[in-house]
Amino acid sequence: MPQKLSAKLKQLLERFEARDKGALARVITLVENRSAGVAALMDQLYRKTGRAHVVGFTGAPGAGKSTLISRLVAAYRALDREVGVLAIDPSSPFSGGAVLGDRIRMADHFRDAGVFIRSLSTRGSHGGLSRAAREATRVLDAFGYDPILIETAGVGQTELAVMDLAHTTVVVTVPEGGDSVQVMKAGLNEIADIFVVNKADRSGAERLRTELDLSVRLKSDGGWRTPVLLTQAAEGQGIDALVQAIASHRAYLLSHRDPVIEGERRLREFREILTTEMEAQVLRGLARGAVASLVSQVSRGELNPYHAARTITGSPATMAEVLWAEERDKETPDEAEG
Ligand SMILES: Nc1nc2c(ncn2[C@@H]2O[C@H](COP(=O)(O)OP(=O)(O)OP(=O)(O)O)[C@@H](O)[C@H]2O)c(=O)[nH]1
Ligand SMILES: [Mg+2]
Repeated sequence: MPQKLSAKLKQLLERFEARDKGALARVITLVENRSAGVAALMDQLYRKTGRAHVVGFTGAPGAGKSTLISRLVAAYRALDREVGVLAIDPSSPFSGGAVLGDRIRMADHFRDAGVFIRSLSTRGSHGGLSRAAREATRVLDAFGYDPILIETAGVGQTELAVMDLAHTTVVVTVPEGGDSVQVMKAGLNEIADIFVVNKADRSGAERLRTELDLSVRLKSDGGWRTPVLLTQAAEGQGIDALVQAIASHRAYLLSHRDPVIEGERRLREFREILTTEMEAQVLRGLARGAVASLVSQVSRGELNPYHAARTITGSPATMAEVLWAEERDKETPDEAEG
C-alpha cells in the first residue's frame, strides 16, 4: 500500500509544481533530512524527471571547480538555460559572498531567478550523502533546471557514487596537481568524459594537456574520445569550448543509448531507494516500541544481538510488527477497510 501524501506535503507539492523556489528549497531540505514522507513526495515528482543533463565536476581541492561552475552558469544563462547547481560536501561552500572577488560573483547568481544553488553536506553515513545528492538532483530535474551542475572534491566512495549520477563527468586538473601519472593513479581517467586543465596561466599546463591527451588516446573504447581542454576559469578563458564539449557529449550519449547500462543504472537507484526505505521503516518500527521486549533485552545486554535480529527477520509476524508499526498506528478502522 503506497504511503499517501499528508495534507501539508500535498500543499508543498502544489507550490513546487507552480515553480515556487521556496517550495523547492523546502523539498531539498526534506530530502537532506531524510524526513518521513519524502518517498511519497519523490514518487509524485518522479514522472517529471529525466529531462535534465546532469554534469558532474570533480578534481582536487582548489583546482577551480567552483570558479569554473560560476563561469558556466553565466554562459548557460546567456543561452537562456535555467541552471541548478549542487555542491556536495564542499570544503568551501558556495556562499552569498564573493567567490571570484571582482567580476562574476556567485552572489549575482543567487539573485538570479533562473539559477538555483545549494550545498549538501555530510550527515550521518556517506551513503546518506550520495542518496541525498541523487534525490536532490531528481528534485532539481523535476523543477525544470537543465543543466544541473554538481561539484564534488576528490575520488572517495561518496564522490564516485555522486559521479555515477552524472551523465557527463568533467575532471578538473591543474598543472601544480603533479603530472598525469597522479591522475591515472586516482582512476580519474576511467571516469572522465571531459578533462579540463584549469589554471592554464600557470607553467606546465601545456605539458599536462599533452600527457592527458596521450593517455585518453590509449583508452580504447572506440566511441567517445575524451577531449582535454585548457581553461583559465578565473579569467573566463576556455569556457565556450567547455560548454561545447559538454553539449557534444550529451549528443553522443543520446545517439549511443545503451539499454543494458540504463537498466543497471535504474536498478542501482531502485535498490538504494528500497534499502533506504526499509532501513528507515525498521528504525522507526523499533523506536515505536514494536518488539519492545527484544529491544530492551538487547540494550540491557541480556540478549545476543544476532539472536534478536534473527528472531525478528525469521518470523513474518515480528517482521510485520517492525515494518508496519507506523501504518498500524495511524490506521483508523475505516481506513483499514480500504
Ligand atoms: N591562477 C589561476 N587561479 C585560478 C583559476 N581558476 C580558479 N583559480 C583560483 O583558485 C582558487 C580555488 O578556486 P575554487 O574555484 O574555489 O576551487 P575549487 O576546486 O572549487 O575548490 P574546493 O571547492 O575547495 O575543492 C581560487 O582562489 C580561484 O580564484 C585560474 O584559471 N588561474
Ligand atoms: Mg569549490
